[in-house]
Amino acid sequence: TTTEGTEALRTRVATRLADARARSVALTDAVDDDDLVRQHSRLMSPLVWDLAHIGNQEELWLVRDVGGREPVRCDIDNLYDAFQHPRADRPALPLLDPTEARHYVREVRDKVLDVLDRSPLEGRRLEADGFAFGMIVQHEQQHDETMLATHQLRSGPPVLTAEPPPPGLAPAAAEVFVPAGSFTMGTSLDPWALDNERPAHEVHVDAFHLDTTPVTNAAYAAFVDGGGYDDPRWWSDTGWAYRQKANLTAPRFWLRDGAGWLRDRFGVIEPIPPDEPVVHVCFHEALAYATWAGRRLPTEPEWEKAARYDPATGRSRRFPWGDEDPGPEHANLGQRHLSPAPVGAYPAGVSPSGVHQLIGDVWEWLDTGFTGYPGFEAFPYREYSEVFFGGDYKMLRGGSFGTDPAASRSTFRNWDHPIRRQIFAGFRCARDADPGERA
Ligand code: AVJ
Ligand code: FE
Repeated sequence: TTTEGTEALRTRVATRLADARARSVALTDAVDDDDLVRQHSRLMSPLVWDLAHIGNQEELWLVRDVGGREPVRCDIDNLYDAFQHPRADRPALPLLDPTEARHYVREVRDKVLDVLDRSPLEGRRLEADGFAFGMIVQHEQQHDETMLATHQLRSGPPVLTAEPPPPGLAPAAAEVFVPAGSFTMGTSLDPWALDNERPAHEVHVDAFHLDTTPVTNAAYAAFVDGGGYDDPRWWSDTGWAYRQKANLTAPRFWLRDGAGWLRDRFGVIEPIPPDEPVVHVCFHEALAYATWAGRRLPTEPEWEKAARYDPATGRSRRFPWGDEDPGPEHANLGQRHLSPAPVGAYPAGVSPSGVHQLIGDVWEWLDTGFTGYPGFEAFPYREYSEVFFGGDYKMLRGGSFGTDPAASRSTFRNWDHPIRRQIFAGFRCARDADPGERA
C-alpha cells in the first residue's frame, strides 16, 4: 500500500468487502430459514450464527474502533463472542432470527461504507485502519469457508452449484529435491498479513524431498483398500486411539459402494475422481498414510520454503508463482469450484522448486504445532492467535477451493485440532534427503 494511492485503496477495500458479502449472502440464501437456524453438526454453528457474528465483528472493529461511532447493537456482543459459547451450545442461545440477522449485517455494512468514505486512510492511521479493513474482509471470508463446510455437513437435496474444476495432467516428477539452506519465513511487509504471519525471519531448513502434488484419492484408496485403517503400525498412539474411538474407516464423506467407494459432495453422491487430492482427512489419517507409504508429513518451514523460496534470487515470494494476486489460472480458490481440481490442473501456479498446487484445492496438514514466530506481537487482539499457541493444534497451509484469494497467501497460517475432518484438508508427503544429498 505504500505505492497504492488512497483512493485506489478505498476502492479495493470496498470491492473486497462487497465480494465477501456476496458470498455470505449466497451461502445463507441457498437454504430456507429453518435450515439457517438448524445445527447441522455439533462441530458447527447454525449458519445464522456465522452471519450475525460476521456483522458483529465488523461492528466492533470498523464501526466502533476505526469509525469511533456509537454501537449499532451493544446488547448482542456476548452472543456472538466465539469465546463465550462453544459451537455446540450456540443453537440454544437467543440468537437474532434470519430476518433480524440479515437486517443487522446490512445496517452495520452501511455504516462501515460511510466510515470507509470518511476515513483519511493516510498518515498516522493508515497502517492500523487499512489493516482493520483487511482483517474484517479476511474474517468474513474465513467464516464463508466455515459456512461452506457447514453446507458439506448438511443433509437434504443439494442447493449449491458451481462449474466443475479444470482437468489436470499429473506432473512427470513425483517429488522435488529442495537443497539445505535458509530462507525468509513470514512477512513484515504484507499489509493484510495477520499477527501470526509476522515478523519475517530467517529459518534454516535441512535438505528434503517433497511431493510435487497433494496425495490423490487413488493413492489414498490404496491405503484404505490395503487395510491401512486396521493396522496400528501405521498410526501414532494418539492417532490409533482416535481411529478406534471414532471408528474411522475412510475419509469423511466417502460411502461404501460394493467393493468400491462413492462420495457425498454437498449432497451429490458421485464416483470419487481418482486424480483429485484427497480431502476430509484428519491429521492422524494423513500421518498414518505417510507412514504406510514410507514417508512423513512436511514441517511448516519446509512447506513455506517450497512455496516461496526462489533459488535464483534468494528471495521469498508472496505466492509460488510470484508476487501477483491469485488469478483463476494460478490456483483453485474462491469457491469457483466445489471440489479440489485434479493434480496438475494449475501449471501456471507451480513454485520455483517445481511444486504444484501449494495454494488452493486442499489445506495441507503439516507436522508442526502452533507457536508465534520470534518477535511475535499479538495484534489487534490476543484471541486471534496467541491464545491458541502451544495448544492441541497442527498447522494447515495453502488454502482450499473454499478459501477466498483475500485470505490466501503463502505466509497465511491456519490451524486446527488433529482430529478435525470436516474442514477441506488433505496433505502431501515429504522425506528426508539421503545422506549423500545433505549439503
Ligand atoms: C484461523 C480458521 C482457525 O475459523 O476459527 C474466525 C479464523 N478467527 N474468527 C477460525 C477465525 C476468528 C479461525 N481459523
Ligand atoms: Fe470469527
